[in-house]
Amino acid sequence: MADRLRRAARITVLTGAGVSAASGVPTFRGRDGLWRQHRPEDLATPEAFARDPALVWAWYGWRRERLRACVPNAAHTVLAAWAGRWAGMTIVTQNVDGLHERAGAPDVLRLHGSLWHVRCADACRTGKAPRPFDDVLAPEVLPRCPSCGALARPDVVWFGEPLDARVLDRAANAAARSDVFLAVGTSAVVFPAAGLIPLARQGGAFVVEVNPDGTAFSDEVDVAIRGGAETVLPRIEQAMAAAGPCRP
Ligand code: BJW
Ligand code: ZN
Repeated sequence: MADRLRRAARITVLTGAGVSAASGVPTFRGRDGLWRQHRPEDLATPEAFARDPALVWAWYGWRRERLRACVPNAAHTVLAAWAGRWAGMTIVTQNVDGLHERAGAPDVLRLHGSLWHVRCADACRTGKAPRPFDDVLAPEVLPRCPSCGALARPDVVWFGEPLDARVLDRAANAAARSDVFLAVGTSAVVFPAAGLIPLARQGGAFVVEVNPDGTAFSDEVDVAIRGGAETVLPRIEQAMAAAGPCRP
């Protein structure tokens, strides 16, 4: 694995909630994924927000509070170091927690948005998405758009909503052109993100999964490394360092 990476010109890493598990961020489909008896699938939808925006904001407020106490773990640190070292490395994340960026990773492709940004739930009736505005100061008061007064919503992608086409295009291009593609800490059940794995494979990439458990794509990867990202990635880094200088 370390040797494959050292020889690769283009590396793409797709990350999911498991990469932040060791930082104390709950995964979506793990045992601690429930919040007040609600499944993420029932809250992360435009319908849930339309029905009960206070409930959905309470969930995001709770997640933000938890996240404030979390720091990047060794997996984020190694990925940020690789991204700084290799111009041909792309980090594509499904995570909205911002921990890759806090570890220093440049130019992260965020497929599902950011927990730290909010935007107008009404797109200011112009059809144009306004720039994300500031953090919510008082979570018990529903945040409103400063431009038009409509409710504000988290700047994330909910089920049934399209991903940012430019971000998805860049991620798909990177996946299709990769020499090595790593899927780290994702159950690979949510599309179109999970579709990057077969896309990379079809493009000829050597595909590696890093996860303590099997996933929807385990049978289709070249190597499945069973373990936590926070231990597996530093081990790969050590093996690469032991093998000498990398391809520039
Ligand atoms: C560790 C670990 C450790 C633990 N180390 N690992 C094709 C087929 C079927 C369905 C669809 C399809 N195309 C589209 C769909 C519908 C839908 C979908 O995929 N549904 C499936 C669930 C069936 N997709 C969508 O709706 C998407 N939109 C779309 O397709 O739009 C089309 C459209 C076009 C034009 C107009 C309109 C529409 C949008 C999907 C948005 C997903 N959003 C969420 C919420 C984001 C905001 C928020 O955070 O609140 O994104 S859902 C949630 O799941 C979140 C995650 O990013 C995403 C993926 O989860 P992830 O990261 O994989 O987490 P887990 O918990 O599932 O897995 C954690 C893993 O970590 C596990 O495997 C553990 O074992 C592992 N682990 N400890 C390493 N230490
Ligand atoms: Zn507005």
